[in-house]
Amino acid sequence: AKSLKDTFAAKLPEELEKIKKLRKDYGSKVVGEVTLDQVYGGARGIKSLVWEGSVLDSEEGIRFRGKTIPECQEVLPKAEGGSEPLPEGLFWLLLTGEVPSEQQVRDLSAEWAARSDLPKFVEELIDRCPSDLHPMAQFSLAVTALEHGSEFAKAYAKGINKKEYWGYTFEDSMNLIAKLPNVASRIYRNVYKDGKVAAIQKDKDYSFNLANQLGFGENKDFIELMRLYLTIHTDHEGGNVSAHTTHLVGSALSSPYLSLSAGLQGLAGPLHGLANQEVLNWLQEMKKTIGNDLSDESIKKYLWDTLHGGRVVPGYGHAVLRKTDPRYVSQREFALKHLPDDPMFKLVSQVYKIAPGVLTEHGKTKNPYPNVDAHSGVLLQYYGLTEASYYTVLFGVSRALGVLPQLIIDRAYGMPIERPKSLDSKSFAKLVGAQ
Ligand code: FAM
Repeated sequence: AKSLKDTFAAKLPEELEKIKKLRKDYGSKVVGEVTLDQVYGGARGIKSLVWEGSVLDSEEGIRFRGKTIPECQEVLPKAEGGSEPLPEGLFWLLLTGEVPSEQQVRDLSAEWAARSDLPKFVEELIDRCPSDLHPMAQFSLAVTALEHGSEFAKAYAKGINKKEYWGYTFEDSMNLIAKLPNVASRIYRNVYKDGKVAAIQKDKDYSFNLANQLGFGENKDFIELMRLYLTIHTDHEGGNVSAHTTHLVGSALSSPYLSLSAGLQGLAGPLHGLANQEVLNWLQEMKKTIGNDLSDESIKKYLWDTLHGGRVVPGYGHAVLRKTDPRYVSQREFALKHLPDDPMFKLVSQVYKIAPGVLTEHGKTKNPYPNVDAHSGVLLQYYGLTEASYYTVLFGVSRALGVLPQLIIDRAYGMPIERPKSLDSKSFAKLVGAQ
């Protein structure tokens, strides 16, 4: 079967030609205007990034290369006996725009397993972290240290032709992704368990290996959950903090290791990826407070208490989405199939029923519906992965599979260093004609 690199290389000339023509014919067309509120409002809605892997519609949610999550679940190859898509297939789709064959996905699993070894010093580095250093800090630290093996950085230092950038970026990205289960599970086993990490099984898929290394290799349903989880957390277009940061740092020709590490540090913020940790802690607090009284009134009261405390309801709201996140829906469906009677799932379902009304009445958030993080922790805790402070690491492993394809594409397109314009408030006031 044709390899991923060859598939990408074969399509590239045609893609480059299309963009060249588009820019030649329409390069001076206006694609939007920017208001002062947008400038002060976190650049919300300003169309200023190219991101090929996915586009986010505010009503419908994410499409990966034009495909919804249910469509991806339908067409992407599965593990033998499994029913969830393999994230290897989504990585292939994001990079090339094509659905891979089963053989191509098997080959990719094998290639990642073959590249998975960590340098000794990175293992030692992780082992020397104090167990109360947040897992996300350990994670980005280890990814930064993997820079040691960057083929891109070495080739660049030698002086390579620009046309060769993407090939080295591809190799680095493949090596980096391949090593993440070893990194992520080592952190988990060190911080919460006995520090012993199982070896990668070379004939198994990526999600099996991660699940097994965490210590859940016996549980087929947990492995399936990992496949779904790693597929749906990959990519959410280019403007979110982790994707944008990876792209921005990469635009300075920093290697994929440094770029992803920066992105992970953004993912570690509570308004972004850390929300999955926040949600589980918040649900557990709620459970402690309301006990077995899951009535509408008691949930409503707890939500109002959170809001009156000047806090956000974690897992709700979104910068782009205005409806329930389809990533939430796919996890809810997984729960309905595998853990319909779990008390924490019941609590999540009750919050889903009540929170949109309360948040609407509260009247601040533009989106009162749940996002991806409102559900993931409850699925993980059901299978015994109860350590909420670890959850964002799993998000980060998946996010790597979404942002690195675009970094390869950035290099292949020859995208320039990113450098938007800033002004001081005085200059903006003058620009809008304020007195
Ligand atoms: N609970 C309470 N207030 C909320 C809220 C929520 N869940 N979501 C938004 N608001 C408030 C927000 O703080 C802001 O208040 P101020 O005017 O006082 O600053 C107001 O509503 C308008 O915000 P917005 O325009 O609706 O949202 P933003 O685009 O500024 O921010 C989020 C988007 C996701 C940061 C925001 O909804 C939030 O803080 N949600 C809770 C944290 C969360 O779940 N983050 C994870 C997002 C997820 F998809 C991811 O990145 N993994």
